[in-house]
Amino acid sequence: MAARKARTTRAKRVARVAVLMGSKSDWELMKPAVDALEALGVGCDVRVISAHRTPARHHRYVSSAARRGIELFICGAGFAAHLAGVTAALTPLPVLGVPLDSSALKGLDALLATVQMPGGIPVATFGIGKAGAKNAGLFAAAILAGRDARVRAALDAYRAKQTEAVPQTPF
Ligand code: RP5
Repeated sequence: MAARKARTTRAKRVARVAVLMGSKSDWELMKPAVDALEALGVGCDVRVISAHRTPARHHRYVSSAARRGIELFICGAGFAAHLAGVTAALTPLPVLGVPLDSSALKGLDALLATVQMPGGIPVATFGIGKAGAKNAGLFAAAILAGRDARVRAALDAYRAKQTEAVPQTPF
């Protein structure tokens, strides 16, 4: 039986990007990734999945994702952030990691845990927190734009609008 296509919880598009976060408490920090994808017309499936607290859910979700049409992952986690690395170990799809500033170390712990992957299983790591999440969403769209002219056009329009919004002077 064909696997059901994943659907985003918000925009009801068929999901191409899985946005995973280690805790419900990560949502405000990860929302910019979802906002960026939705603004560009890219459907995403947003899930709370922890490499530590829900290892079976994690394994099940990631190993079946490609069959449901997921093309890449964005993983955000704080503290000793293993979510992106373990996700990358479970799938050949690209994994973008977002270290989150949810701990007393303000995300430096998560940054090092996410970026310092030993050779063999890569995780493309972004900046700490909301800016990193937003850029991960834009970068995911840029990857999809290479094979999807509609996403490419949306990304071009997004950039043009952003440029247009920058004032000539600060006052
Ligand atoms: C990490 O632990 C999560 O990604 C989150 O950033 C952090 C704290 O989680 P909670 O204790 O708030 O659920 O795994």
